[in-house]
Amino acid sequence: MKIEVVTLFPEMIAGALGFGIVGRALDRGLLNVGTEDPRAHTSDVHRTVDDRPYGGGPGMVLKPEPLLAAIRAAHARLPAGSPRIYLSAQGEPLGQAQARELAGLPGFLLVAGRYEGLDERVVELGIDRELSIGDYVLSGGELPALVVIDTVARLLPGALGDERSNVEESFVAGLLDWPHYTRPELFEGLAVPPVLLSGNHADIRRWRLQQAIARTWERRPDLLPRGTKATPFGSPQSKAPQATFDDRTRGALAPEVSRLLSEFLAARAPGTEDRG
Ligand code: 4GX
Repeated sequence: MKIEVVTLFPEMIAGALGFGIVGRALDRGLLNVGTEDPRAHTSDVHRTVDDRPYGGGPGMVLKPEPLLAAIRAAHARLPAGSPRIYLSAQGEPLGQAQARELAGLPGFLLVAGRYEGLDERVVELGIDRELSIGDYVLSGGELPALVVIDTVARLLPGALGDERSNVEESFVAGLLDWPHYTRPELFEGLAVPPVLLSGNHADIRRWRLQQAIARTWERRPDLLPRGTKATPFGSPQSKAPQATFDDRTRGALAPEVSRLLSEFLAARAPGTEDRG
């Protein structure tokens, strides 16, 4: 996988990639990251990369000529067909599905903007796709570019080594992660849940999935399948047994997760709360 980053701060990219899983993916040659600085494509004595916005207003805009030249130089080092991606808050939200899609490509280019943004004609001429890492305002696209590189790198075959496999990873199952514990068994008066010491791997797996389901329901219900509701099976208000969540989206979950989610929702059904 080859990634190019167009940035006015190439040290920010190089300096952040040498560690952990991404650092090892680079060492193993699974990943190669290059940078291109638009300032190298200026010809004036001040090496000017920005200018005042037409129409007035505060802030500066990235000049089109050096930026498009940098995009073209970096794109020429990538496999044919590599998409040119601009990181901006106006982009398509980056999720695990987008990361998987990018991880399946031979290469892609990331454009990290600074100032108020880039000249819209560069977007028209030199950008194929726009991605956002979330609904907040950053001072540049370098951190978003690093986020994209990190999440893609760990999906490359061989990147995780002996560590926890991506198959078991949070979000791959479409759920939040379960809680983790290590030694000591009792820490500042808090015990490790006994099931994790039981040696019963079926029980442990069930407990972990139940924890993941409960946490997702509490913290991120938007991640659960559309139509997820706490409704008991075959509740009397309906002749047909009531689906606990939208059957069309049930397939998004593994069968084991689907069954445990149904159990969780049945136990949470209105009127069945434990009132102690
Ligand atoms: N997810 N930024 C882009 C430059 C910029 C400024 C104004 C367009 C208009 C961001 C995000 C993000 C900060 C990257 C501003 N571009 N990128 N940069 N959130 O906030 O991806």
